[in-house]
Amino acid sequence: MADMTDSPLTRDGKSIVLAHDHGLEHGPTAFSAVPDRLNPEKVFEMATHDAVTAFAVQKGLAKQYYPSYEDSVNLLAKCNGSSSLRSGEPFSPQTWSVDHADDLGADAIGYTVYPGTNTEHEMFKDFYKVQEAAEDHDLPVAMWSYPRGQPIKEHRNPDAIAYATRIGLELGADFVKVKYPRSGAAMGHAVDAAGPCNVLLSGGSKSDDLTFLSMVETAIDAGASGLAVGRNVWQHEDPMSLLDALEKVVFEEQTAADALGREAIEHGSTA
Ligand code: FBP
Repeated sequence: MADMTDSPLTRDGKSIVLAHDHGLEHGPTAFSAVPDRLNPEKVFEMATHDAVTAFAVQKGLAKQYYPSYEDSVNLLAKCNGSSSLRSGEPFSPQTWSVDHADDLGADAIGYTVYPGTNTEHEMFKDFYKVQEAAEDHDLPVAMWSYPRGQPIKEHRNPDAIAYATRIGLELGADFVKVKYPRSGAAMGHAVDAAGPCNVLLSGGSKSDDLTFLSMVETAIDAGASGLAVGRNVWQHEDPMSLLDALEKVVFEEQTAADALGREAIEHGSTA
């Protein structure tokens, strides 16, 4: 695992990855409430905010838009993905090669695995090739580690999330991105299980600012190295102001309430 201290993906050892692979993963309905953001350029602009250490997109968006942003945005090439049109257990096939991502200027590689599904073995096999190719290119790898499938009764269960971060460590990821396991204690356990692999919180569906930032604050306090967030930023009516607040919580260790200039809330769980 590479030392991430001087990586362009981190600032003072922390990361805010803006994720924008939802056009593939969720489809255009993800933009219904913010129709102007169906235009990827609008979201590329958000990625130029100082708080954003990397921008995660699929090949097509990287190919079409990244040449205009390569001086202001670090590219995290999301190298597999699937649509929400298919039925059955989740499976995420590889969509482009590490060589090609490197040619397009990638600073890091992102790859989803769904531990617990009946095709876990195939995704693990694909992941090892991607991880080793990335290492050959000196590119760090962020694993989206999402336990799913029939044996997983509750995918944000603390044991499932600790298992998910551990899988990131075991399979050689530099970053492992997981859903929030509903408490700071459970997040701390998941961070411990990951050893030196950096744990990133996954943003989740859009919630109100204080609830979302309180979850981020709790995760950072528990040892998370940052987050990879999509909808809570680009579905926001004022994404740049939300990124300002996120920057304060992640990099300046302010509380969520202080970052928003509001009263604190007790943080339980969010979607
Ligand atoms: P969000 O912050 O919007 O949840 O984005 C993070 C992410 O991992 C995306 O990269 C991905 O498209 C999405 O969540 C997948 O979430 P799910 O599997 O729950 O649909």
